[in-house]
Amino acid sequence: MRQHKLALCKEHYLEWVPAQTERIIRKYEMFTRHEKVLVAVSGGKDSLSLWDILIRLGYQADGLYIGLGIDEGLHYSTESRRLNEKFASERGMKLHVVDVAEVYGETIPAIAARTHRGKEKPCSVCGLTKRHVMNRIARDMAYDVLATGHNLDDEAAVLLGNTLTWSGEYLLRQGPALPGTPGLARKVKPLCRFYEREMAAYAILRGIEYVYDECPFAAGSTSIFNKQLLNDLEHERPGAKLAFYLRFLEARKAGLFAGREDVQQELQPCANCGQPTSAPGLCAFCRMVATGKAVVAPGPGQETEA
Ligand code: Q46
Ligand code: ZN
Repeated sequence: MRQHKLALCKEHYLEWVPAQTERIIRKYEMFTRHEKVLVAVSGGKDSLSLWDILIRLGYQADGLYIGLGIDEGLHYSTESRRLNEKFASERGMKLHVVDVAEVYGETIPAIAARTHRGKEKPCSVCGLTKRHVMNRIARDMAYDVLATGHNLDDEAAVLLGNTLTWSGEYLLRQGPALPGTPGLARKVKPLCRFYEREMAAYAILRGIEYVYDECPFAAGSTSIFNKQLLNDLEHERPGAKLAFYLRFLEARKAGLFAGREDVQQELQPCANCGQPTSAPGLCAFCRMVATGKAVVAPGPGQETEA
């Protein structure tokens, strides 16, 4: 790990990663051992490693897998569900599974084709659905906090995207821990300071079987382009990616974006699902499911709340 000027053997690396995670959880006051954590697992290396680490650290952590129905070609959803279920059953861990087609009647690509007439990628529909389902399960099953496996590469790529467009409100809300509000679960990212390759090394050394392939719709995304830019920078300047992210957090804490904090949208409960929404009547998700009207939601490279 050039950025830390540190090289570890397998045994010490597998101790170092959970110890660092514990430090991050405490530093950003994410949760305690008395709280129930819901880990959103995709079947990828980051989320499964996060779940594994939290259990090793003695936290109460259950998993949530959302079946998106993205199965053309690679059988991405079928394979990721299989690996999540295998991971949970081998370790005796509790996994909630929400299959979007079973619960809402259509797969993500089908909803996207209906709402966008198949012209665009389904990422906006997918993002909106995942945020809705994660929040619903956290609320209905009384979890205190929702944890996702975003790593430093993910966070730095989102940060670069939001900086290039000076998206002040997204910058204000990007961080390792987002406090809960009435009806919206607290959200945390305990892996936000680990490089992607560090998480890949952890998963491999722990013998975690994970989906290697990305979702087929991720190809060509802005987020992947931004990751490549940052990887080039990191190659020339080891540690640049981590510094970019950490200095941003310091600047945010120092109030660089504080001017926007008082701009609070009025939220009210959705008439159908009860989740907070700024629109009168139905929330964007319920509107989408009910009528197929176009929704505006971010793709994989942006951060926002439902
Ligand atoms: S899963 Fe969904 Fe991502 Fe696939 S359809 Fe797009 S948003 S790329 S994180
Ligand atoms: Zn709703």
